Amino acid sequence: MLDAAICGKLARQLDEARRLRREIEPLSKTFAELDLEDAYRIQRAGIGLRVARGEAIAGYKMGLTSKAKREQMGLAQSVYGVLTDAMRISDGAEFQVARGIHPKVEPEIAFVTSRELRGDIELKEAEGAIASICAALEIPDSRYRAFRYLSLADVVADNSSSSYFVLAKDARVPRGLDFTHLKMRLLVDGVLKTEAESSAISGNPVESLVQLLALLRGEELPAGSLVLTGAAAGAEPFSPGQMVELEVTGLAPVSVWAV
Ligand code: OOG
Ligand code: MG
Repeated sequence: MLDAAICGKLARQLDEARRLRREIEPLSKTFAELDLEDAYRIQRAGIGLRVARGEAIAGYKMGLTSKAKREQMGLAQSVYGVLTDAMRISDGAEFQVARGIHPKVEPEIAFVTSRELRGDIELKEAEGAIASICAALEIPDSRYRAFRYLSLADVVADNSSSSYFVLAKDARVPRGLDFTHLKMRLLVDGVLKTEAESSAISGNPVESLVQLLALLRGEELPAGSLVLTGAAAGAEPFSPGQMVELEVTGLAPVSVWAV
């Protein structure tokens, strides 16, 4: 286990890399003993820096919840990151690629919770605590060189590659929706790029919420929290000039322009 001073120092290094848009080497290259627990402490310290500058916590993102993403990144376990209000891009708005280092874009489903949740919960309980659902695009970015990291601990320390996200303007109540059979179509410049079913996300995106609660180990998830459930398909490169749209059956579409 790394001591608190080192975790704080690594959090500041990652924070600076993000703000100056300068890649750094994966932390585990220097600290081979870095474990997941250290990594979540570094992640929290990094969020603490952002909150101290005035950002508000909006919720969490789950990552590596689909086979496609696990294979793309070469890692086999779900992880979470913390989302703040400053990471939000409006539906249909422009995203300046230069705000990131090497951002990508990926198709997701997002929930907002209706009540406080905590600890181990069943799928049914999680489902009952979803106030609204909407289509979402995550724009992940990595502070590591060439978007390459060596371990789960590396990516977790880097807030699980959180960078920006876009939520569809219109969210809906989940009543009557079969969470496992939503068709998700990602279009780039009007051309279908990837297609997946929502069951690609943890077998059921609601399961991502169950996993998040387990990973939070008794820490409360406040009512009104946003939860991105993880990409259903691999991330796509996102370059200036591209328009990306996500269509999901039963939900309003969401889009973003890269400039
Ligand atoms: C890790 C974060 C994974 C997802 O949706 O699976 C993620 C990464 O892509 O570097 O956001
Ligand atoms: Mg994601």
